Amino acid sequence: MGSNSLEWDVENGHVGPTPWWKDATFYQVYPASFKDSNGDGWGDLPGLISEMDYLHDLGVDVVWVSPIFESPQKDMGYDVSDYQSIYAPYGTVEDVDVLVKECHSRGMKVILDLVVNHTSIEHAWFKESRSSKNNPKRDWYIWKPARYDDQGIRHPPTNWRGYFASSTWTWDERTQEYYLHLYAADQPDLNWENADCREAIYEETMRFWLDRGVDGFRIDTVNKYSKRQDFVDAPITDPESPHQPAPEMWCNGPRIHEFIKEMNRKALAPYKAVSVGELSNTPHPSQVIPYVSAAAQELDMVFEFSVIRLGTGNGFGAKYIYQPYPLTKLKGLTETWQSFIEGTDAWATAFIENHDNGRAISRFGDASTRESWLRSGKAIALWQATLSGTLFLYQGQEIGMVNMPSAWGIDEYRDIESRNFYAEAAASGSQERLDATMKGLQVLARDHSRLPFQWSDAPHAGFMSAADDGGDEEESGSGGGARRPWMRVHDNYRSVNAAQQARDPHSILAFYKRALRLRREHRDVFVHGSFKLVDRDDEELFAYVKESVVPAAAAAGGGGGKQPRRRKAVVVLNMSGETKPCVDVVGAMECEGGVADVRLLVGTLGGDGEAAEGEKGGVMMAKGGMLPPLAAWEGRVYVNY
Ligand code: TEU
Repeated sequence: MGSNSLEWDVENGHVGPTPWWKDATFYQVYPASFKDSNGDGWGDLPGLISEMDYLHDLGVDVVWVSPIFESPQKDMGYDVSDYQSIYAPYGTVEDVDVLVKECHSRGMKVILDLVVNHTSIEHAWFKESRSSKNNPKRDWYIWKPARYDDQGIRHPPTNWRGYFASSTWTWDERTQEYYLHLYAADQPDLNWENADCREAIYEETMRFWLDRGVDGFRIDTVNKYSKRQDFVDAPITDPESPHQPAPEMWCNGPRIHEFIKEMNRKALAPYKAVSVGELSNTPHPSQVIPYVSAAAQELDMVFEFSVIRLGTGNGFGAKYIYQPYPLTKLKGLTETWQSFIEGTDAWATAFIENHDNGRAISRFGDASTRESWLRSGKAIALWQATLSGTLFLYQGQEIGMVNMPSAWGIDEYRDIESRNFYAEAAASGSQERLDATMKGLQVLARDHSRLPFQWSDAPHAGFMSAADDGGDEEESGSGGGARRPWMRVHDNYRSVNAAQQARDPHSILAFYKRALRLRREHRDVFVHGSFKLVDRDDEELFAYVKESVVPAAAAAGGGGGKQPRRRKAVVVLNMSGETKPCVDVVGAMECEGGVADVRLLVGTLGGDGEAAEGEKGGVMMAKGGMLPPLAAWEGRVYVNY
């Protein structure tokens, strides 16, 4: 866990003690798709390092780099074959040293992705483990004998369905047992029950990098290390399939908190390393708090997925059968995951994109016209920048990158999960299911966020140096000797790219910079404030009050005699394509002085005296007792100070 700096910043209404990572903005880099420095079609570390000023200028404090370790890339590096070397197309261990140095010299930090629920089958540990039943590392993975039915036919030890649409068990011919894998067969699960295995994880995958100066980890699948040890069948909830969803067998298992406490005590805390764990299948605040309560000494923060999973189908098999939902559901979930830490010593995260989900504008905004794209991209920025908890951005979110065009076929989808779900639907023989799956993939697939970053209107969107074959840069892959990005560049890159937006004060990029700056300046309200919905049932407007929380001691004069102020902000986002009357901001704010006490801090369409020149300037008071209606996809923040 990261260190706490015991400062009480009462003048700004800051609630301290404040660990540095609470106020930080993190930015996830998907290295294969960020920037390619050597023209081989894969992003790389030198490419990332060359854009450090871009990230610094955006307002990023911490860079999270998705897995860069040696890997057969069956799941884009989430299948690690050597934790201490770097996949050659990304660069070298020395490049990581340079990255750390370049971050630190700008006052930024860097965290790596820690994938230790499983390794690749190519990892030396697994090679040993599978070599014989007597190997000392046999027990480092989870091996079980087969079951046989009345006809003597062999079956896996349980009926569990894995995340990538297959059984969680693969038969090993040589040693005549099955091994467990929650994901691909190439990703065998480590056996955390084995203490030697755990110690090797701490030493070889964590301390190794922390000793080199890395500041912490995003921890993959952090709640899946402790499996239920009875290994029984899951109830049949999908009668069509031989494999049944069984997350209760491996999520938040009996020893999970013991394991994470130990990981923290032995590998994170001694380095004051920051940690953010990925916590899927855990939708109840009461289950999440124990992971992130400061007193528990486990993790600094986690990603909880209820909001980002909106629209996905129920259960495992139907994940890509899109389920429409009302805005009120989004609002209610945001409220739950904003307020779950209130009155506790736990901490939250805010995020709406990552490498496992479709793009936010395509899911929560409207990418159908340039105007609605621009407006909804800014509304999403304002939503995220005003949420409490540590903010995480995903590469390309800040320039409003969108899902791949719906005209692109399944061949452009490279992800193992997309391909397996599509193949499963195709094998069902139901055209209806196949069509529905393709439609769902067009919104939700993990591929959308993995398209190359759009830097400029140069060939290949400036992601890699120009094609040396003069060919059509819209294709992908490296077949025929032509060098192309590993995934196809989005068709829209000439109109959606970072270079153009850097020149345009009204761009989504310019707005993100501004929103991040305001988030920092008003962190007592936006980062640390309480959250309360306004007009909960409204299906078009998403409005909420953020209020700074002042500790009792400070309110009683503990802050050096200075009385802290309770600052309030009302965020109003029009999440529709229609003009809508504004909510009762004065009422929501409980302003004694009426509308005169309210001022517009920022608006996505201007009117706050800042938008025109993009930087500095005054703020405008609300006039005439009435606040103007919100245009389609407009967002505003009013404050009482
Ligand atoms: O994801 C873990 C996970 O459980 C899901 O959130 C993931 O989105 C997947 O779609 C489940 O169906 C992590 C990584 O983020 C993901 O990229 C990896 O594929 C996975 O672990 C396995 O390492």
